[in-house]
Parts: sequence; C-alpha cells; structure tokens
Amino acid sequence: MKVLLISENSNTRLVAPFPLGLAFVSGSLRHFGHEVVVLDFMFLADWKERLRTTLRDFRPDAVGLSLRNIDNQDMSNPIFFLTNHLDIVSEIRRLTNVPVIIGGSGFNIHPVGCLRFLGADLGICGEGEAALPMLLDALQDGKFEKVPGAVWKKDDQIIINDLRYLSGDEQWSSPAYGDFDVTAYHEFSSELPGCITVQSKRGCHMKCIYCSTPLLEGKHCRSRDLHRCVSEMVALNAEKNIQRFYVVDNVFNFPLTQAKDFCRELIAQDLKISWQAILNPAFGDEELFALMGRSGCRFISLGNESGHELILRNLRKGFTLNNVRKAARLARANGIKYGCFLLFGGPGETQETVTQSIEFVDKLSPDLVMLKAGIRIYPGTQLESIARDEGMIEPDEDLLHPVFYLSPAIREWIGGYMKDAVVNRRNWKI
Ligand code: B12
Ligand code: SF4
Repeated sequence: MKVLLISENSNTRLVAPFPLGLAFVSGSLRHFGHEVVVLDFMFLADWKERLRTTLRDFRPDAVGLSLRNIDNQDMSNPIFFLTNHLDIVSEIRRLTNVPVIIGGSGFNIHPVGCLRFLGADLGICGEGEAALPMLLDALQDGKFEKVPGAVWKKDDQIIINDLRYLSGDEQWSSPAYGDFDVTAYHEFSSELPGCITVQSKRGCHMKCIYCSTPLLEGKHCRSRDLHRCVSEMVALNAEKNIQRFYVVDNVFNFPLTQAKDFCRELIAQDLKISWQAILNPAFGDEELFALMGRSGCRFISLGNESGHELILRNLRKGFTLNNVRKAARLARANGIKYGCFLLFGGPGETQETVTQSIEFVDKLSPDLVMLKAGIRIYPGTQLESIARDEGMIEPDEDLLHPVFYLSPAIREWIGGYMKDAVVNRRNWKI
C-alpha cells in the first residue's frame, strides 16, 4: 500500500524533538513492503502547501498522523495542541477521502478523546510497528478486532483493542532516519542544543503516581538488540556527522546490566560523540557512571521531581534523597553534567516541603534546574483516583483538556515563589 506518514509536531520549546516514533513506524512499514512518503512539519514554512502537493503527487491509500503533544503540560500557561491538530486533519479530509490513522505518544494519552475530537477514522494506541501494517491489512476486510491496540468505530462506539508489546528484535526494525532531515534537527538550537534521539528499550517497572507510560509501554523493560541500536548511532555519525544523541529510554539505568552493555558497545566503537539520558537515581553504581563517562555521556536528567522525602514517597518515585546525592556525586566525578526537574504541587506538598526541596537542590548545584508547579492528571493513573477522591476534578471530566493536580496548601503562593527562586540562580528556569 502507499502510505503517507505525517509528523505534526512543530513545537520547539526546549528542543526540536526528533520524531523517533514515526521513524520506527516508517522503518517497519518499509520492512513489510509498503511504499512510504514522510512529511515532517517541524521545519516547514507552509505545511498546507506541502500537504497539498504531496497528496496530489503521491496519491496515498492511507494517511498516518503522528501526534506527539496534546498539550504543553504547563499549568501557568496551558496550551492545548489538539486544536492545531484538528486543522491538519480537516485539511487532509478536504484534500482526500482515504482513511486517516492516528498514533503517537500524545494520542496514546487519550485515544478515544483524540479520535472523537479530531474526527479521524482510526487509530493505533501503543506501539505502531507491528500494529499499523496489520491495520492496513484490515482496511481490506474490516476485521479491526484482530489488530492489537487498534482504535476503531463500531456503530456509535469507539473500541480500543488490547495492546500487544513488541517482544523480539525480529519485530523491531530500525528507525528510518533517512526519511527525516536529521541534520536540521541536529543543528537546530532551542533552549537546549539539537540532538538526534535513539532508543535502547521500552517499558517501565516504576510506579510514579502521575505517569501513564507503564500503562502504554508495559511494566517490564524490553530491550532492543544493543548492537543494532549502537550501529544506528555509528551510521548516523559516519553518514551525517551526527555528534549529539539523546537516549529516550524512560529509565536509562535500569536494568543496570543492559545500561552497562550499551556503554560498552559504544566504547568499542570509539565514536567522537556525546549523549544524554534520563536516569532514575535509585539505580547505578560506580562502574555504570564510569562507563557512561567513557562512552561520551555528558548530561543526565536526574528525574528527581522533589527534594523532600515525604513528597518522593507520595509520588512513589522509588528512590530517596541519598540516592539523588549519590547519583549527582558519581556523575560529577565522571565528567557528566546533571539536571534536576522539580515538579511542585503533588499530594502532601506544603510551603515547607517546597522550600526544603529548593534547599536540597541548591546543595546539589546542578547544571540545569527546571521548576514547574501543577501535575497534569492523566487518565488511568493513580493521581487521577486521588484527584477524584479529593473532589479536585468534576465527575464527568474526561481529562482530554489539560487538568492539573495542585496541592491546595501552595496554590496561591507557589507562582510568585518560583519566580523569586529563579531570579538569582544561574541555570534555573521555569
Ligand atoms: C524523551 C522525551 C522528551 C525529551 C525529548 C528529547 C528529544 N530530543 O527528543 C524532552 C525532555 C526534551 C521532552 C520535552 C517535552 N515533552 Co516529552 N517525552 C519524552 C518521552 C519520555 C519519550 C519520547 C520518545 O521519543 N519516545 C520513543 C518513541 C519510539 O515512542 P513514540 O513516540 O511513543 O512512538 C511510538 C508510538 O507512539 C507509535 N506511533 C508514533 N507515531 C505514530 C504514528 C502512527 C500513524 C501510528 C499508527 C503509531 C505511531 O509507534 C511508535 C513506535 O512504537 C515521552 C514519554 C514516553 N514514554 O513516550 C515524553 C512525552 C512525549 N513528552 C511530553 C511532553 C508534554 C513534553 C513537553 C511539552 C514537556 C514540557 N512541558 O516542556 C516537551 C515538548 C518538547 C517539544 N518541543 O515538543 C508528553 C506528550 C503528551 C502530552 N501531554 O501532550 C509525553 C508523552 C510524556 C507524558 N506522558 O506526559 N520530552
Ligand atoms: S520512572 Fe519515568 S516512565 Fe517510569 S513511571 Fe516514573 S515517571 Fe513514568
């Protein structure tokens, strides 16, 4: 089949994120023998014109649209991106009547709400590599019930099929980096320097109360073939001179052996590159940090969210302040810069826990600190149950539009406090 794949994201806040998910999907469709054209809106001056000419020239049998962000997760200035996505779907509809299939990390947050809001035909919730080719087959016979993660309409109802996770490397083809302008992503500097993303595993076994990732990617880590993953970096470096990489794994340092093997693979290649990743301070020993430093890791996000033990427990982060201190010390000792992200306002947060968090992070002296107040409530999470039990959200609220949990004890005070906190602290941002 001829499939047009579209990456809608043109948000460059913090960074222009490389659309890795769509690159995986594109690689897989090609593997299954489909003809693919990719349209990436990130750097396009006039997406409407490009969409029009591509649909006219390519004449696809289906359009796959990848939605990365449905909102900006920012309570102080919430932006709901689905309104822009609706413009895109409407424009596709105006130009062609082939099926429009939606997927992507934003879509996964609220598949039914997104499908209804956008008036699209079909979607895939979860991983698209195996499911999209199956959905394309089902377009012929209408047997959507067989497609894992398919989101489809039956009479007036929207049905979501059970997800199935990719298990072996034979199902998990390499991302089609060549379908995208990797150089443009690499050279584009926003608040953070440009980089190209890679992924060595999916899933997360942690239980953070506000996070929907384990519901979508599964509660167990599934590792890719590390040699293949590193080979992708080698090829990007050799062919496109890509030097900065971002490992998007939810928790790079778990399982520990897999993280060490990834570093060893990189060291064996002796590349002149740098990379960064998101770590959970609970895991990691001296050997891991030494290997990370030797293999070119130059920045980690410590993902600590709070600097107060009670709040870490309430958020079920699974680590302690001592773990954070140790991770920061080992990072520093191995030439790795580190950033902390403080997410204020969770259950039990008070003015005292906020100020103690700030004092804790001050002592760590990170290279970057980001502050945010209010936790986006995602459907199906424990935070949703807490917010409902506390009457913080209306019974009929479906959480498609951004709704935030903010502890009443800091509601009036936190905005001004955060503004003051960043004034005299270098590298601190809201
Ligand atoms: C790494 C990451 C970042 C990094 C990005 C670094 C970089 N250079 O790219 C940083 C920290 C900078 C970041 C920033 C932000 N992020 Co972020 N990020 C992630 C994270 C952890 C991984 C994304 C990723 O690359 N995944 C790997 C790929 C392979 O997976 P995937 O994209 O989901 O693709 C699969 C499926 O979705 C599907 N699929 C994808 N496209 C398509 C298309 C079709 C047609 C089909 C059928 C299937 C399909 O198949 C793919 C392969 O299996 C996700 C959480 C998560 N676990 O998904 C959040 C996530 C994407 N981020 C999110 C958000 C909100 C943001 C920010 C807005 C936060 C902020 N307030 O600043 C910014 C926005 C940045 C921007 N300019 O757009 C949200 C988006 C949902 C939402 N609320 O709208 C997520 C889902 C986190 C969450 N649960 O809230 N992020
Ligand atoms: S460690 Fe990260 S991905 Fe895993 S549950 Fe917590 S916030 Fe989500």
